[in-house]
Amino acid sequence: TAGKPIVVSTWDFGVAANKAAWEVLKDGGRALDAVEAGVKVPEADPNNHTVGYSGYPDRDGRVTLDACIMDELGNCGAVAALEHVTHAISVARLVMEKTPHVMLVGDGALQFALANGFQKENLLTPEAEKAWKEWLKKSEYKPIMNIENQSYDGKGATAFNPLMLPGNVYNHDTIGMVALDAQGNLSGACTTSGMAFKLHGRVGDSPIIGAGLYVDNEIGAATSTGVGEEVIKIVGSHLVVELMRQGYPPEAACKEAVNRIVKRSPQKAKEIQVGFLALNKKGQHGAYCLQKGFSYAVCTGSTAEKQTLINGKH
Ligand code: SD4
Repeated sequence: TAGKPIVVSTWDFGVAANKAAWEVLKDGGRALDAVEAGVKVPEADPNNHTVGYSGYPDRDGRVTLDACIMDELGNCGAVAALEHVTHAISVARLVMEKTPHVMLVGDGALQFALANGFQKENLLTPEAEKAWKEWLKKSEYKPIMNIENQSYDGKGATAFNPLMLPGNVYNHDTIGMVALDAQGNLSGACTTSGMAFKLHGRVGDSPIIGAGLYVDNEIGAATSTGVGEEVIKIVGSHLVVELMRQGYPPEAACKEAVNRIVKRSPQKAKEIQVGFLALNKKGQHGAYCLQKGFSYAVCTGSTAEKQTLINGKH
């Protein structure tokens, strides 16, 4: 409903991101500006190894970022496999606003960013480099279930597994954020360093409009986190929005999308995490995930300081 802004985002680090988004929303700002400002927080956070600066690199040791953004008019912009720029989301927004295109990738995305005033940076921090070198010893790219105990007690060699279930040692992942502003308009943003130690050139769901993010200002918005390959196969976020169009409440829409993944590959669904988060035009939100451990943060006027962290049902 117009007049009541709300912002929701994935994982516990969504709380800090929502706070920055709220600074825009509380003054009647545009949802698009809010989601960009919001996701820039984890992008710049050196302690977050799944988004932006200090993200874990690919298996060649290169940090490559994926991001996309979508506004209330259905405009969208994306970058994939972007190196050397912390704020991939801002580059994605510029692709949307300054080019006739939707997506730029790799070196082309970097050239575009540099031409628009972004500085070339080194995103690989010593800590992320160390994790990569540790991973290289075994070079395993496969999921490990139920590693909570190993990771929480600090003995986490398995912490370097790229497909490990979120909610375990990292308990944070790709940030997907969707917001409704005081004008009743929706926008969304999604940004990630992708799966740690992926093949060079691998692109997940996060920068793909319809997969990692979708916004339809008449209906609602959705975003996803987890193993992007499975999300791409069902065009997950678009599916969630279309289900809301059919009358599904946000959580039920997310659940149905998760069910599609299970139906398509029941065995794989037991080994990986995928979570969807949705917000409808009325400001109702909901999430659903394959495995326990996925949380999302909700920020409204009354909760800007003390936000709710909701465990996604599974
Ligand atoms: C990807 N969906 O690159 C992202 C990463 C992620 O939990 O969210 N991992 O596939």
